[in-house]
Amino acid sequence: MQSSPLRARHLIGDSWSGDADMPIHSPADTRELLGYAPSGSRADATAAIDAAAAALPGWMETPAPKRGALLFKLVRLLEAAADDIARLLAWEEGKIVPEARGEVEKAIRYIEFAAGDARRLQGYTAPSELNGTFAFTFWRPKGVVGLITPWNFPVAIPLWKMAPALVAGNTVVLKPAPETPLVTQRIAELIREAGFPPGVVNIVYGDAEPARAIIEDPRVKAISFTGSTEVGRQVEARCGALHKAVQCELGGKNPLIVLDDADLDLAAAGCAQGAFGSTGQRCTATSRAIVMEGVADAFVERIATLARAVRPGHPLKEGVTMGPSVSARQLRTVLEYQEVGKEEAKLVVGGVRWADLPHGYFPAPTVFDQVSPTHRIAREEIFGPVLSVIRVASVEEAIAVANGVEFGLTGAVYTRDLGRAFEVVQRLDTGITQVNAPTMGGEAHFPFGGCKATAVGPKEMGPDAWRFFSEPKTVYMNHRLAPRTAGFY
Ligand code: UN1
Repeated sequence: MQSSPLRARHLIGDSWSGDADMPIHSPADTRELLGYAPSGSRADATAAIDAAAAALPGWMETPAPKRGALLFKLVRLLEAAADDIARLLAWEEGKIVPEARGEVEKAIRYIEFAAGDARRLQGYTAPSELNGTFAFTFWRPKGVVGLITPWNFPVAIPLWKMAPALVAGNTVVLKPAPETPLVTQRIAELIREAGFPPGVVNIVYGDAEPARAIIEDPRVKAISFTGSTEVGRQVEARCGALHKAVQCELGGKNPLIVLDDADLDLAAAGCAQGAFGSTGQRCTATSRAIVMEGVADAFVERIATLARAVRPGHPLKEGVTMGPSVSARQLRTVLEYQEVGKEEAKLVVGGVRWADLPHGYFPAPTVFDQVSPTHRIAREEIFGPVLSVIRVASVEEAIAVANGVEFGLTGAVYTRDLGRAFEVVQRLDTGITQVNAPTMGGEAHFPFGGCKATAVGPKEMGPDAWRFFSEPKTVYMNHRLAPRTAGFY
């Protein structure tokens, strides 16, 4: 794809820096060297925060529609480069090209939507009860904000966090995941080309050290984090102690409920897409199929057929339908859960490493049946192509099982009965519920996020995303210069 290895460098102010000495290999074939990236230190993060703080006054004063115009410019640049970015994303992260193209498309649509907010960012006014007083609100940016993002959506997630932050007038320090720096670098180059002033967007590669430095620095006023529940808990705790605004999007154990009147072909196809798509590496993946007993055998037969039809392979190859896990560590986790599943439940398909592709991190698509809601494979996030089928006797039991885990991101219900569909929609403890559609995905102009241990803080995306990055100010303007006569408590 490219003749010489790519190089990621930190973007700090208007310069590229850092020794790119960490090799990045394709997870589909570890013999393929893609490039090198730096591993940032505390000092790199601090330099990025210095640059963001220096750029803040000028960016805050830039009229919001001008800020939005730069984001529209970025949309055009991303559209022109979308196919190239998708291929690099597929190669580095491992998702197949159509999935990667979908991710890039989603990022573009989201920036476009957020850029339009530049002409809104609305406060409000209401009649004051005070004499000679005009009262209103408006929004100020929080200041420098820190974005810490995962490897599974290395294009979409940084951009969907960054766009509302920038529109609202904040400057940004991004610390993307160490697994996928090269595609981030491509985005960084387009951000520069779009003409954002130096220091408005800064990027530091690396792992926990620069992330900690960003969280700890008192000049960083808000943290938006997407990643594991385990790390998210630490981020939340630290931000709480520091009185820092925090938004976390964490794990999922998303249920797909199949009622006994469901279109079983549709349900199985949606379930396969949710369970095996993106190699199960999305927080919205379907990891539990909760199926009414009367249709369970027929459903398991269908999902097993679809699991067997998955074609794992190099994500850049035509005809491949599933890429690898992102890393050796991630593969190890999936293989461990396959073993746990074999102890706990009945293996239907998979349960092993994919033998034909020994140079990549490929787990076999896996289905377990007769899973109990108390089993580990029914409760813990695996982040791999492993589906647990749980059989239930009633709609009531399906809802109870679906809600009986610590997570609450998304859920799906398959039924032809409108009344039962609404019953599940209203009672599922999830931030998103799909009816007769897979658990994944979300549109730019609707809020995205979960409840319970899945999330803390306001939701991402949707019309209010910029508010997390803003502070409301209420103004009482005594325009007659008269003493107040009543009503001020
Ligand atoms: C999607 O399902 O399209 O980390 C998006 C994740 C989520 C994004 C999922 N925050 O997988």
